[in-house]
Amino acid sequence: MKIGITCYPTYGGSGAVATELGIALAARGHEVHFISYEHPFRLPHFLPRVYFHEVSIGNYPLFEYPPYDLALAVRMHDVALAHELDLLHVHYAIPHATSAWIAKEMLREQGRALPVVTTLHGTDITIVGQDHSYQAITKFSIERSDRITAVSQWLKDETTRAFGCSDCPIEVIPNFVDPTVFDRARYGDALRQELGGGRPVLMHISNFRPVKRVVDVIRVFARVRAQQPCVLVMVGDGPDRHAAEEEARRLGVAAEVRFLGKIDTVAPLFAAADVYVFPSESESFGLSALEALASGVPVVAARVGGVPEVVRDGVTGALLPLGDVEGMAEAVRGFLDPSRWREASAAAAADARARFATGDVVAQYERLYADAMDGR
Ligand code: GMT
Repeated sequence: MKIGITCYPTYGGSGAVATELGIALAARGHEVHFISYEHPFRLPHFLPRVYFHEVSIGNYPLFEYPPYDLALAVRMHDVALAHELDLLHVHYAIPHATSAWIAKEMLREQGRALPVVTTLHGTDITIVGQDHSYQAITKFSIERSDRITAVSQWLKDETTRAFGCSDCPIEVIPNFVDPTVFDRARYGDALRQELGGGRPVLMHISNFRPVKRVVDVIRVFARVRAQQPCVLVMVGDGPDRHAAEEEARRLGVAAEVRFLGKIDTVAPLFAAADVYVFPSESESFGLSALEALASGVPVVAARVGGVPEVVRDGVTGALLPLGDVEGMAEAVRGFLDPSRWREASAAAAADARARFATGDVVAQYERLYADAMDGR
């Protein structure tokens, strides 16, 4: 198949999933065309059968807000024609599903069909999509997609509730992880030693947006640190980094907290961690939690959104009420017991492979594409 993929190219789960999906599809023999304003951050520069088409936004002094959605629709239309795309798969509804619908309508006028698959990732439904400025167009664009997928059952239910969609059957296709990349056995102990100097390593990776509650990560760490030596590694950057750094200073643990900033290749870091701390106030799925599990790292998280579909409470991690930093600290301490850790680490890696391996999930997308192309 010849598949167009549009996503946000910068840091974020939806862009990571879309890019990994494109790479996996190309490895299975499909031709993949990424269409976005920047080179996706997880895309190596050259891969067979993978192409990148940059959307350039024509500017004019009149435009206080240059219309990216329209430039994207035109690029989708042009790429679909030039490369005879069979299908367009857009990740994150706003504005991608709307641009895809415009491109599809333009092509229809020219006697060409272009099935559109939209994957909902989370904040496109839970936050942005419910903002009054976007709600009607989000509902419209989702309903006009040929196929709609959501990354968790929770997100599917939330979409139906929020939009009252009667005419939008949603299929749940979960996010996935490459078990050969997120594999603890592949990386030695050197990085863990470097980061922790022999002490247990707690880790958090995100875009440090308010929804991630990075200050809670610091509070959990400070409570664990009060009982036993350990370090915390914070990976990523974003609006709440300063607040997290301040909290570490205020709680007297700044010397044991390392902020590494944004890092593209995170698999070796996960493999150097002992426990992953994930206290987000909302997550439709929690891709980084899955990557931690696959790397044999138990996850201590807030019981929100689709996280319980990923982390098995008491088996591969622990789920606590939102904001319960004391409970999360106690759960982290529990996993730092060596025999408990070994058991949970093995269960985490096995469960991630059994339920979320790339090959199985990509095959679900291939079936969905075939159905969409057949008009089924
Ligand atoms: O979390 C974010 O703000 C980024 C967002 C995105 O679209 O990149 O993440 C969402 O999609 C990820 C991939 O499907 C999910 O793993 C995240 O749980 C989801 N984030 C939220 O629901 C807050």
